Amino acid sequence: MFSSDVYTRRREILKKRVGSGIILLPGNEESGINYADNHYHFRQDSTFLYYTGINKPHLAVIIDIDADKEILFGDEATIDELVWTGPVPSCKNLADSAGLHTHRPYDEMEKYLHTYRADRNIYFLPPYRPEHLLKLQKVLGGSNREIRDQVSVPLIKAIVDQRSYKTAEERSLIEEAVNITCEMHVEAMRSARPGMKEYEVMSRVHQKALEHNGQLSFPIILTVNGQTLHNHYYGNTLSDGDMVLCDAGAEIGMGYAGDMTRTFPVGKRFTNLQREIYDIVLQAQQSAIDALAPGIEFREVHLIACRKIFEGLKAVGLTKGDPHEAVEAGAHTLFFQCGLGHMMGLDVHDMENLGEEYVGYTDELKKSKEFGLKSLRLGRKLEPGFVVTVEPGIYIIPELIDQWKETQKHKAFINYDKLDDVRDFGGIRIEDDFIITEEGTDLLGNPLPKTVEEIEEIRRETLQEIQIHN
Ligand SMILES: [Mn+2]
Repeated sequence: MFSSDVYTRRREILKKRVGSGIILLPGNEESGINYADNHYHFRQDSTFLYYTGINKPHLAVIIDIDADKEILFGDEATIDELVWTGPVPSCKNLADSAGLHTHRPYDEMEKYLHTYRADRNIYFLPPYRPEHLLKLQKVLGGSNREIRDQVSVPLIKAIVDQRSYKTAEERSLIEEAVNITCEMHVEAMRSARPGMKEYEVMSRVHQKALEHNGQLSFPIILTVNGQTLHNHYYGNTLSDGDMVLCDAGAEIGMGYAGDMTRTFPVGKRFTNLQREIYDIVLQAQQSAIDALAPGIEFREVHLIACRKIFEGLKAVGLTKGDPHEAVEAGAHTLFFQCGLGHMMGLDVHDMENLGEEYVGYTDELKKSKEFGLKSLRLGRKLEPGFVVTVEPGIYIIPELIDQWKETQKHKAFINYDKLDDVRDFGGIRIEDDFIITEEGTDLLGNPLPKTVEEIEEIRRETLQEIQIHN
C-alpha cells in the first residue's frame, strides 16, 4: 500500500468536496463458495481500498465530517481464529497504516450511526453485494428499494471526481498490471497449437498472472468464437484456420487492473479474409488512438472508430453508402455492437459500481438508449489523468444477421447477399490501455505485438519450434 499520508490526503479532499455529514464506507466480507468457510478469493471494495489501502475483510470506515472524526471499525482476531490464521495485524496497526487514528469494535458502527442519524446526513454508495444491503438495512431500516433510493449522489460524484484522475503513483501501478497482462497475451500466442483445447491455453494465460503474484482483473475470455463478446466457454478444440480471441487482464496486489485483447491465428498465418478484417479493426483502433486527447468526447472517438470500421467493410464489399450517414443511422452495429472502451483503474471497468451515468457521462451528456451506443460505458470529454481502454472489434453474429436480414434493416448500407460467405467468420477485437496526458495520450505498459506481421511472426516461431521438437 501507499504511505499513510496518501490516504489521509485523499480523505481530506473527499471531506472538503462532500462538505458535511457522515460518510460510511463499508469494506467487503469473505464470501462462501459452497459453504461458509470455503471462500472465494477475497477482493476488497475498490473505494475502500482507495481511501484506506487496507486489504482485509470485515472492516468499515466512518468519516464524520462535522465531528472531524475518522474511525476504523473492526474486530481483533480471537485466539480461536489465530489458531487457523496465524498472527494478523491488530486494528490499531491497520488504522495507523491508513492514517486513521481511531478504531472501534465492528458492532459499534451501528451504535454510532444510530446516535447521530437524527441530526446528520449519512452518505453511502450503491450496494452491489447482498451483505452491503443487509448492513445498510440494519443501520438505516427500510426496504431494499428505500435503501437504493437513499444512495448519495453527491458522494458518488465526489468520489468519481477524485478516482477518475490517476496520479503518477497510480499510473506506475497500472503499468505494472498492464505489463503482466502483456506477458499473459504473449503466453497465449506462444502456447496455442492446433489440436489443443481452449482451456489448456486459458490455463497458461491465468498462470502468468499467478506467477507474478497477481490475480485476474476479470474472468479470461479465450475462444475460437470471438463473435460472442463475453465468451467464457473453453471447451472447443483449436484448428488450423481458426482465430483465437483472448481478452484478459491482470490485477496486482494493490488492486490496479490491466485489460487487453489480441486475436491471432491458430495456424502460422491469417487467411486472406481474416487479414483483411484484422487490418480494418487495427486501423479503427489507430484512428481512435490518434484522436485521444484532452477535450474530445470519448463518444466522438467511438464514432470515429465506427466510421473506420464501416469504411473498411465497404472496401471488402460487405457494406455500402456513406460512412457518416451509415454510422448516424446505426448500420455499423451489425458488425460492432458494443462500445469502444471504458475507464480502468482499481476496477477493470473503473467505478462501474457507482453508476455508469456518473463515471462515463455527465448531467449534460446522457447515455444513448440505442443499440450499440447503449453499450458505450464512457462518453464524456477526456481529461488528463483518465485511463481508458481502446478496443474496437468486428463481430459476425449469425443470429443478428438473420434477424436484420428478415426485415432488410438498413438495406441501403448492408450488402446482405455478400454476408452469407462470411457467416462463420467469428470475431476480432484488439485492445490496449491508455492514459490521457496534457498533450494527447500515452500507451500504458510495454507495446505488445499487434500488426498482422508481428503476430504471424510469433505464430511462425511457435509452430516451427514444435516441428523441431517432433
Ligand atoms: Mn476492456
